[in-house]
Amino acid sequence: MYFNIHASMMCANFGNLEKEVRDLEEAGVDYFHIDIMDGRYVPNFAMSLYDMKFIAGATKKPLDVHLMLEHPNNNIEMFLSHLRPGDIVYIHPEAEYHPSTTLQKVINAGITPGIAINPGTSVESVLELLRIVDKVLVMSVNPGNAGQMFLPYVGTKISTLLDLQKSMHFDLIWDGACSAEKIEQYAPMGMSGFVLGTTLLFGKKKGYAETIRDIRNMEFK
Ligand code: S6P
Ligand code: MG
Repeated sequence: MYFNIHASMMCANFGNLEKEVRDLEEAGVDYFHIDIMDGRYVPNFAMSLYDMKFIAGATKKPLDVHLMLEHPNNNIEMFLSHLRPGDIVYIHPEAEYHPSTTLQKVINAGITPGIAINPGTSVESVLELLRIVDKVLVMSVNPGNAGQMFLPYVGTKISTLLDLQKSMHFDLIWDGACSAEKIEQYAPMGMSGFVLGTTLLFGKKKGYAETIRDIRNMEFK
């Protein structure tokens, strides 16, 4: 069973970002997850356009770019112009008046379209968008910070999305407080990727290579 490992780069060591990218690449991550924040849609500033541009230039691996921006339609071209086919851009539907217009811009640029679903956002409210996107980032923490606790009520929604995935052709990616237990439970159910941050990958005694080897060697029931 293969699932993608996304490294959450806001958790990386910015003292030597180039080395972090290289080490993570050698360790076998599949995507570099870039959390872009504007201090308005979420109460934080994590990464920004130039951080994303640097990482895009430092690796041939794909990026998945999580835009936590108010009205991304206003400046999404700035991000899209540095991305390549195979990269993913997720927007938050509630941050936009016309999310399908913004997603169309992503599609027209040849980039893979996605939405991010907050813990407090229902599947029903974004159902039509699920027909447009290829990727759905399901948030199991509120957006804005790394190192938060898993919100258990999200489990019901994840089950609904896993069911819908069978008839609607999108991939589901987990974002927030992802532990080895969550991978063990949800990978066999059809979750296609997991964003790893401080819970499992960064700031640990184990190096990236060892952590990812252990994940790849997990036994699934
Ligand atoms: C949160 C962001 C996430 C975090 C990730 C960190 O706004 O979208 O991608 O970076 O959750 O992982 P952890 O294990 O520290 O929660
Ligand atoms: Mg994220």
